[in-house]
Amino acid sequence: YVIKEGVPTIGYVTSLIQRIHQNKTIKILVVDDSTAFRTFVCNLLRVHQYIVFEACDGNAAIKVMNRNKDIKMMIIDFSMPDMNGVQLTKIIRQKYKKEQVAIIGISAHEKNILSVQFIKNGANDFIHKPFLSEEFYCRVTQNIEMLERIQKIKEFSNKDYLTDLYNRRYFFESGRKMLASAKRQNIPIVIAMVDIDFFKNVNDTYGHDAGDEVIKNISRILKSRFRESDIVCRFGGEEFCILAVNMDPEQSVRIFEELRKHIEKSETHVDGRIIKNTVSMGIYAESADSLDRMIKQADMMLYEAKKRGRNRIVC
Ligand code: GH3
Ligand code: MG
Ligand code: MG
Ligand code: MG
Repeated sequence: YVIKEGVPTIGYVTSLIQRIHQNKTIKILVVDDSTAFRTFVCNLLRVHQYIVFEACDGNAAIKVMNRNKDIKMMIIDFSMPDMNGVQLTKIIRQKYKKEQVAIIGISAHEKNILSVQFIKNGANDFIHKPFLSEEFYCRVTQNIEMLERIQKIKEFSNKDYLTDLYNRRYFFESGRKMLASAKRQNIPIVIAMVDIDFFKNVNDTYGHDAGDEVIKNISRILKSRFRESDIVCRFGGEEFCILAVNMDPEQSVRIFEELRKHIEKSETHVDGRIIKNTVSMGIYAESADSLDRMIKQADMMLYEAKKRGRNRIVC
């Protein structure tokens, strides 16, 4: 790959190499009725290691999108039979947001009104034909990086910094949707409130940093015992909430009891010292009318578990 325009800085070349390395997992769909031009664009992308898909018209493009859920970018020509690029963009935008799939419109049309039409109908960017390959790469990279940045920000806003578990904000946002969908499909849903027993003693005896290590260790155990589709969240300081779908209510007692035993046996090692902890859990295995109601019920059970002596589950 030769850089034709201007002398690139070392920094530019280094970041370009890193970028190309990351591109190996990024899927891009090129939609153009001209085989020659489509092949040209696909080859440019392949040089930068992208995984490339092709479609010769709008309908074929929609099919490719439906079959491949993780296409990150579409490069769409304007003039195509049946459906033009702007119409296709409009259809794609009904299903995929701008931060899910970046669309770059492309056209050789003299009228510069086309770039406006593309962008007003949901395209992220526009490239005019003929173009320098460097401009093409700059725009593709810029748009891909924008998507990646949004993805990162989303992850940060959903996760708790100390434990990497989901945070309370995500729990309420996704939990409500999960409950609604479970009710619609008549799928069982179980909620568990988990609180570390006598945690103040850990802080008082070993210090706050050791306390943090205990929280991290228990979080790791919690996360390892549930599926991706469940929500394991740090609800507060040393309190966790788990929302599990499709868990048989009768088996849930056994599953949480095993979890309790596992935590009881586990150890947190800090500066050569071994800290052992137990947890109490409140479990509610009936789908209530609202998430808040389920939390309240599980909280009552947790309170009961603490009252009965801790290191136990109540459901
Ligand atoms: P119980 O068995 O009744 O739950 O007793 P407990 O001592 O665990 O009481 P409680 O649940 O009220 O304890 C909360 C304590 O957790 C108070 C607070 O100092 C500590 N804590 C909360 N967040 C953090 C944190 O992020 N790190 C550390 N190290 N401690 C925390
Ligand atoms: Mg065309
Ligand atoms: Mg506690
Ligand atoms: Mg607590």
